[in-house]
Amino acid sequence: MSSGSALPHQVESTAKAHQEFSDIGKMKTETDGSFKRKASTFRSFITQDGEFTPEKGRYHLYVSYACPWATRTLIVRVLKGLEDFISVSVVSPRMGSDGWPFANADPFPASDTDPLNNAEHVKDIYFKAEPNFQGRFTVPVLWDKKTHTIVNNESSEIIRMLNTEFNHLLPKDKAELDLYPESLRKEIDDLNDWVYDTVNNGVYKSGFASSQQAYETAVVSVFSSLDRLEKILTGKDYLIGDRLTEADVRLFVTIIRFDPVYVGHFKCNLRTIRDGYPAIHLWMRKLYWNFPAFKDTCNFEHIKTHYYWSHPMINPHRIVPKGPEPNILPL
Ligand SMILES: N[C@@H](CCC(=O)N[C@@H](CS)C(=O)NCC(=O)O)C(=O)O
Repeated sequence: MSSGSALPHQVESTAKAHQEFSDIGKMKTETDGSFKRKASTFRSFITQDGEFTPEKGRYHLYVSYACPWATRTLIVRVLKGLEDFISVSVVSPRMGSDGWPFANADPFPASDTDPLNNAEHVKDIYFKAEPNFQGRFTVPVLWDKKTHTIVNNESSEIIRMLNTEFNHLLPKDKAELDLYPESLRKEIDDLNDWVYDTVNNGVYKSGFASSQQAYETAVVSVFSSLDRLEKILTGKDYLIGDRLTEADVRLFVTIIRFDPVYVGHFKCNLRTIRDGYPAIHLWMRKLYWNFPAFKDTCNFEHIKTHYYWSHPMINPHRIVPKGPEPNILPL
């Protein structure tokens, strides 16, 4: 990160803040100032004929309400009616020098302790599963209570497992809800590809860029994709076909954070969703207000506190802005 035009006291406070930031070494930008996200590392699947079989009560999700990737898994867990099948622990949103803390290390409202491993931080769980683990200590984590290990820490794969692998144990209506239907897969995959690169991860590329050029490239591509999504969603309730799919879930978690966080903290400020994108705005509010799976898994306090508190290289004084008011408008 360049200290460019910073005054001496700013450099010092930024340097100190860096030491407190959990993974700044692993989060650092490329030589051109661009941000590249590292791949997830635990990639097993729950399957009926494999090591990790679908069973009621066998698995646990470690998540943060702040994290868009983790929230994908929370939304699909509720949509599929898996609340009694898969338990959940929510970490504190204040990700500090040891990474994500549980409530015993940082008792932030609506965060939990870890009932399985009594961990203080998410990193303890990674070391329990793999004592030599060298990657990032990310959420979500799908944990197997039977073999005491991490099954998978990649949200896009976890939501696919939740969509299909428990269906034989679920009531008919929940089993029949298919967020990745065969006939729409190509369309969903194609949309996911560019939405991931330029929107879900695009906002991070904008926010974590450490050169003007890298920032401008990223932010322009965020907004060209929003323009494209606005056209797709005009007159429609869902992105693909006439039904809710995982594409909606994956986009929603970024759009709901956009005005409260990404406009300010990640400098994605060419337009806001509420003032610049009427179709995306309506789509987002319909999902939020009409589906408990979207509304009940959304905690704006955790979302705003996490970003503004946990990236002191961007926001050294950790001040959390009060607006926008409200975080989401009514329908
Ligand atoms: N590819 C992962 C990304 C997960 C991820 O990056 N999570 C962030 C929170 S939003 C995290 O836990 N970061 C902690 C760190 O990097 O130390 C997924 O989609 O599951």
